Amino acid sequence: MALLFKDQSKLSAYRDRRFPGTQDDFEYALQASTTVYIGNLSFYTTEEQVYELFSRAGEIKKIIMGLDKNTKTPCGFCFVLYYSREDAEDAVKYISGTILDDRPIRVDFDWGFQEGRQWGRGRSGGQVRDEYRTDYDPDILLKIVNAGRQKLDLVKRELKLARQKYTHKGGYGKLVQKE
Ligand code: GTA
Repeated sequence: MALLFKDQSKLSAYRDRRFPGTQDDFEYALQASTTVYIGNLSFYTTEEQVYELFSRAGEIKKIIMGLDKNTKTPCGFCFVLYYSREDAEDAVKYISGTILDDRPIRVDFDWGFQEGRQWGRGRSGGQVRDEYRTDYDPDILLKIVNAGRQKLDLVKRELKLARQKYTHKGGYGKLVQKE
């Protein structure tokens, strides 16, 4: 496959280790693709918000939210598929670095979406880079707090049900079913 331009080293610093082809194939795909990758998204940014911002660069064919492979919830990235190459280039040129939900987002050229690429590849289910992060990230902290709250709600519900069904008899520790 021939390269369209000689030096494409500036197109993207990212190399997908799962790309099924040679470095030349990868670079060719980066030049021809109408897909962009968005990184550093808030876990709480919705597809509608992404649509609203990215349709400023051109008509969008599809948006694919990146998901944690365990929880199936957004984990900070997505793919935007345009109809035209020019629109994808404009998204990289003009939207990268803008603030969305208080975070500077990163828009990168992408070689093209394929089924499976929507899942985080980190061991915990999210993105690999989140596992190396040493700084404080309010999004991740909020996710942990919310997960804790959900578990607490679950425990409270179980306790309430147990109280309706059982009663103490002969001191604590001995539970008997209510009649
Ligand atoms: N176009 O920048 C990108 C990009 N990123 C970061 C992810 N994707 C991207 N696409 C474009 N540009 O479909 C895509 C992936 C996949 C999806 C989720 O998003 O192609 P991921 O982020 O969970 O996993 O992908 P990915 O991309 O394979 O991880 P990454 O960041 O390249 O890391 C690869 C390896 O580098 C890791 O195995 C790790 O050993 C090492 N590494 C990564 N970050 C660090 C770090 N901070 N310190 C040390 N080592 C690190």
